[in-house]
Amino acid sequence: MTPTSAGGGELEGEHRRTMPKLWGAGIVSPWLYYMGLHSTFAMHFEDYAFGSANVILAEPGSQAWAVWYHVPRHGLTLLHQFLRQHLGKSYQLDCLEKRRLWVDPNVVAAWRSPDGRCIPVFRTVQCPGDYVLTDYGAVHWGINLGVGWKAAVNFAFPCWLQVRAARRSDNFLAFCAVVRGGGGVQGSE
Ligand SMILES: O=C(O)CCC(=O)C(=O)O
Repeated sequence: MTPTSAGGGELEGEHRRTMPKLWGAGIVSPWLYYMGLHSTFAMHFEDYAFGSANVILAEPGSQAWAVWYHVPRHGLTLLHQFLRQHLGKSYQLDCLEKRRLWVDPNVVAAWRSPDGRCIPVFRTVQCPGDYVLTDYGAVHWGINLGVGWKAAVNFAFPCWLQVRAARRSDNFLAFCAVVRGGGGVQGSE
């Protein structure tokens, strides 16, 4: 063992003893996202392709709104074709996990694959108190239109384990919906 790696190991051990336990953050406890005026959130899907429930914590009427764009998971292969074409040498297979991309949704929706297929892009406007439910594996990104906070948790659907096992060979349906307080579920387009 070299002195460097020995030192690194000790520091890592010490760090481990003192750092707060983060396992489950965002799953057993919510993430909080600060919404800056006109701030954006990057194109991504959730860790482990989990689903996500996200609510804006702000006074009703505060105009802390967010606009979301979603590509359901059955559009993922085409979305990667689009990104590969547009990013060129910067394209990486894990570019959606890295949360670094913000892409004009109109450009995504207008793009056609060489065989004429298009990427399904959905738009949802989220108001204070609205929950946005993102289906597992659905890609999403957006813009915050006002100042506020969002709270979000990730979760697995009951079929997650089966789906995970089948994922290597399959495409899946997806949907994203906004649940308005007491008002039922609306599909979003
Ligand atoms: O609001 C954000 O910054 C990201 C929210 C998000 O992606 C989610 O809750 O799934």
